Amino acid sequence: MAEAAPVNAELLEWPKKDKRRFLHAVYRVGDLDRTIKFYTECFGMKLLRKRDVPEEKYSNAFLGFGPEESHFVVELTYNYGVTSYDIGTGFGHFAIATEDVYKMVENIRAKGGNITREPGPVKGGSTVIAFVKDPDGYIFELIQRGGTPEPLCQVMLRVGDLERSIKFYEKALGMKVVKMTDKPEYKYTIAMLGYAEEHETTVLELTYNYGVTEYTKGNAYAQVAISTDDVYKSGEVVNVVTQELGGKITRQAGPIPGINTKIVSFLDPDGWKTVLVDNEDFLSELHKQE
Ligand SMILES: N[C@@H](CCC(=O)N[C@@H](CS)C(=O)NCC(=O)O)C(=O)O
Repeated sequence: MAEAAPVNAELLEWPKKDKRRFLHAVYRVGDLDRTIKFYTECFGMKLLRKRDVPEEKYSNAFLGFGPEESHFVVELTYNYGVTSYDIGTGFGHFAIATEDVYKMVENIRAKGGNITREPGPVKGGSTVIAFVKDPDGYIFELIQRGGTPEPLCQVMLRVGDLERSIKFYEKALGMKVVKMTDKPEYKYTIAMLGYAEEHETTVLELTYNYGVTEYTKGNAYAQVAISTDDVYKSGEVVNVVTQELGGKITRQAGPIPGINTKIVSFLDPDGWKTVLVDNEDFLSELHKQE
């Protein structure tokens, strides 16, 4: 029997050399205008662009704190006629960094928003946080932090095996652990993973609750998109890593029919989806719509 080909060590170095950045989080909402109003008035986000795809019966709206060329943004999806979704137990929150959480909460309350956790120091720590529920039930954590280039600063997902997840995001996606926090008194451990320090850019916050290995995914939150200079090479790496750690490729590397943007998408070992999007195609898609 022929021996299995040795895994190409150089290939596995690729994700660390690649030009990667968090582009957007994709999720479904029941009423685009309602969410746009909430995010612009309560969070101070800007509506960056909208698109309607009637042949596929959906519309998108992109919102964020700065242009998509340089900022992480949210991509809302409205499917014609679908007014509500199940968020599940695995999705945690998106986070917004602000210099004054108390002031932001006051504003959100005045606009009729739902504050689910009043501002104050995080349990077991000193950072001031608050939680707000948006009109579809997605939680936003507000985090008090001095001026930051990227206010939309976290996507928090719960995972069943933190060590396995860390290995996956390091190897398959080239991320680094920028912070680890274990809170035995509250029975959870958190790993912040990303491409730069958490004050500089968006990070993926993976939370492990002691003893909890499974969560429900619902049908509301979809994925994060991350940029790459080469979807094909990136896809090959993901393919190798999924064989070792679990997860699977859900769309092989290549152009999306009709749009031509090259992507590769895959699930991590817990079933959380990531899409890697070609850097140049992403920019030309943005500029096409101007
Ligand atoms: N069991 C929690 C663990 C994570 C957690 O507790 N995170 C902190 C923020 S880093 C929190 O939500 N603290 C609640 C508080 O301070 O009120 C979960 O799954 O959401």
